[in-house]
Amino acid sequence: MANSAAAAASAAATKSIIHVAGYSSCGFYRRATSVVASLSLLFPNKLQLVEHEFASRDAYRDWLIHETKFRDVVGASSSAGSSSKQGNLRATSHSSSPFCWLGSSAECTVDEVTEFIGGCDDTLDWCRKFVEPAKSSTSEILAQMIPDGHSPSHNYDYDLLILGGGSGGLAASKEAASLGAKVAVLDYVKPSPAGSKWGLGGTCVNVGCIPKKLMHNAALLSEGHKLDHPHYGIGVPPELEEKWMGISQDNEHGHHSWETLKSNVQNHIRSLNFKYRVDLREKEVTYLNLLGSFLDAHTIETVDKKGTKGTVTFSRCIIAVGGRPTPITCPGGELAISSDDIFSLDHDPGKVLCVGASYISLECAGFLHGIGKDVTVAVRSILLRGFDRECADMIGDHMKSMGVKFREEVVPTLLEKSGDRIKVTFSNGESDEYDTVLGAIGRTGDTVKLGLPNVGIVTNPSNAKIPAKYEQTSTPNIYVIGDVMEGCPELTPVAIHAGKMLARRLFGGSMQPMDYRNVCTTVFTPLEYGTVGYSEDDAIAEFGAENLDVYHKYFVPLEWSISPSRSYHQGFCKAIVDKHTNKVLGLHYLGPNAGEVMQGFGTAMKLGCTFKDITETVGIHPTTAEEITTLSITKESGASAAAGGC
Ligand code: FAD
Ligand code: NA7
Repeated sequence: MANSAAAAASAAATKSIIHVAGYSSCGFYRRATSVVASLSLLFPNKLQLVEHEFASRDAYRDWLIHETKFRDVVGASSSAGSSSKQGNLRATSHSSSPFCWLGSSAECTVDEVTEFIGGCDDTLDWCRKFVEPAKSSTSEILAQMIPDGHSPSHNYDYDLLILGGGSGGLAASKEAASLGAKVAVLDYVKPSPAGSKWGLGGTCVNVGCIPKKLMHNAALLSEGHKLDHPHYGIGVPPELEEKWMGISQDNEHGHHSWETLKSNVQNHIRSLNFKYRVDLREKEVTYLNLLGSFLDAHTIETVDKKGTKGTVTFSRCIIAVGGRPTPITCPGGELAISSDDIFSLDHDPGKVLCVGASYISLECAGFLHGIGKDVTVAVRSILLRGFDRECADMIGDHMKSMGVKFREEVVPTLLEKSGDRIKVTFSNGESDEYDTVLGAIGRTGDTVKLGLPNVGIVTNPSNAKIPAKYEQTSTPNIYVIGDVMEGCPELTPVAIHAGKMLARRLFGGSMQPMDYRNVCTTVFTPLEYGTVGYSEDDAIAEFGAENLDVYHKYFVPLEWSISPSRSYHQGFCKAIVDKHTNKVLGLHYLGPNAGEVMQGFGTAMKLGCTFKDITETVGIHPTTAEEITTLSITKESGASAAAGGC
């Protein structure tokens, strides 16, 4: 009854009218009607029971046998839209009590029949589906892709060629190879305008998540040294012990060696580059360190580092070339570096201006300030566009309290050399000098020289990204995953997941699409921010404030509570809940270890959890994640959101 189950799953959205026919002394009939009746009592706007009760078994059988026309229609309608003929046969041969079907009205006429459900067990199954929380996964939706002409007996060099050996490309290549495909990965790093280059693995491992998280950790350690260690008695000379007791006094940052941090981070990255190469070899994926561009829909032109050209042919191709930082275009913009350069910078960055106010800019500003640099952020409009506004503003306030400077509502209009420094003039006419200007004003798809016109693929002119449906581009044998795909969240696990699932669809017979909804993520600013689902602002825009309960709480993480230097620091959490269904629409957490806290809640959200599920989960004490399970104050109540003790 897959068809019926799908109908039940979607029934919550519209009102379902369920007809149950049977005879009054039949236990199965009574069971089916009582379950449906209870549900219709609970969900009067979504479910209606229509009983067709017969006084005796004979009267029921008589109706069942003689209403053949009716049963034919029930059978025919139940197979509509389904490839299975089973429903059809079952409906017309059904002889037991009860006999249940869906109708478009309470009338028992042939015109009103929409679908045959079955007998008692089928009806109970239907009811179970009906009350299941709406699936946030797309597992029941099939990815209907356009046939791409692939045949195992093709004469191309490879079954699958992947352009780009980053998070998505590597994952897809290994998955496809494990399914028996002959796969090659082309990966070539074009140096950044400032000349930075790196090895296999793409943005995440070389110039993204990995070095960023390590440098963020350096900042946390430094911050702990400055704000917490003295109050934990660490590093306090015996003669100063009395002075430190309970006194709010910041320790110094202590000396920080950029060279040591940078070298150790880069060594770690090189070890990962090596591991990726070994991994490809072990999985029998051919790695080609070549730059590729399309000649036609089955041929890539390759260029090696010496400029030697060649060609590779393929049956299918996945574009996984990612993106690159959008350059600052004002005069002198070439003096700025980007995230492609900062993690391998061969000198101490000194006094830094971070241009842009989103994810990457604020994370970089955070870790640079944390290791002791003088850091300013140039904000064009708001912090962290697209994230929850209340949380974004708290991150800004926290950074300001730590000493990061913000220049609000400005963009740089001129960068010029001033001795060893860069003089920056801002749109409000003010200027200042910096040792380093770091541009983080967004990322652009790396597609300009990909030869896409040769294969009829048109990119979005505003970001050079490639539109696709189920990762299939407008040219059916060419697919796209990861950062370069239009609308894809720019996150490593998203690229990896999409790559694996696409490979399974191309070579493993799967039809399961990638689910891009409810992806949890963390912004590694000094006050870390973990989030999944709707921001409060987006939820209000979509559902209306009157349909939401917003639970919130401020708390002091235990680990900060004996550091008077942190008296102005707070954690925060918030759940946005559908008032009617109790379903959690969004979760937000500001505090230590935000990524670790949010990961498990991401699974709960994927399963369509309710707020009751979360508050009925016994917390782990004493942790900060526990604060989410004890949320109880709504904004609407006006009660204080400050956490009490345990
Ligand atoms: P990429 O990893 O960018 O790989 C593309 C590869 O293709 C590159 O190696 C490139 O050199 C190669 N290539 C390009 N053109 C060609 C060509 N013509 N021929 C051959 N090879 C080519 N995500 C998170 O989940 N968590 C984080 O904490 C996080 N932090 C980040 C911090 C920073 C500073 C940045 C910049 C990104 C961060 N991201 C983070 C995002 C994450 O790095 C990306 O989402 C992810 O790397 C995208 O993977 P991808 O496979 O789409 O592309
Ligand atoms: P985002 O999220 O695209 O943000 C870009 C930021 O740069 C944002 O604050 C913009 O301000 C600002 N911006 C954009 N253009 C300019 C110009 N011309 N001048 C000054 N400021 C500008 O990019 P990120 O680099 O932070 O992150 C990209 C992804 O990489 C991110 O999703 C992570 O997953 C990894 P605005 O709000 O538009 O006024």
